[in-house]
Amino acid sequence: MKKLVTAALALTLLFGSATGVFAATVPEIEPNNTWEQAQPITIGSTITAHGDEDRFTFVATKSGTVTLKITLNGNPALFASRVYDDQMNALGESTFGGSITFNVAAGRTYKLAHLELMSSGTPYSFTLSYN
Ligand SMILES: [Ca+2]
Repeated sequence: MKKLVTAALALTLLFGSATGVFAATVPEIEPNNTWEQAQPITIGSTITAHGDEDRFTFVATKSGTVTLKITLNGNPALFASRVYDDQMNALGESTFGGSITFNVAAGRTYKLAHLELMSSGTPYSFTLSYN
């Protein structure tokens, strides 16, 4: 009985900590194919999305370095990602997943676009996090 209680407690702790880390997983909201329709997201969250043309915006809550990590689950013919600042200067780009690391300044708005062509349809995901 004691072992069972210990296991239950361990599971509670495990799920408790997992929830804390992964709580901010959100699906994309279509339509998001133009900058006017860009979906607001936050640094620290993971977004799952069906690829076509997907645009997002986020505001840096503090200055520092942010990494965008993209995970492809399908097998698209083309997948390209690009990060811009609020003046539409490109800060970095990546093709077929991978990651982009870029500097942010507190209070500034940033933009992110993913373009996916001819995917098998399985959602891709990406995570934005401070380094
Ligand atoms: Ca879209």
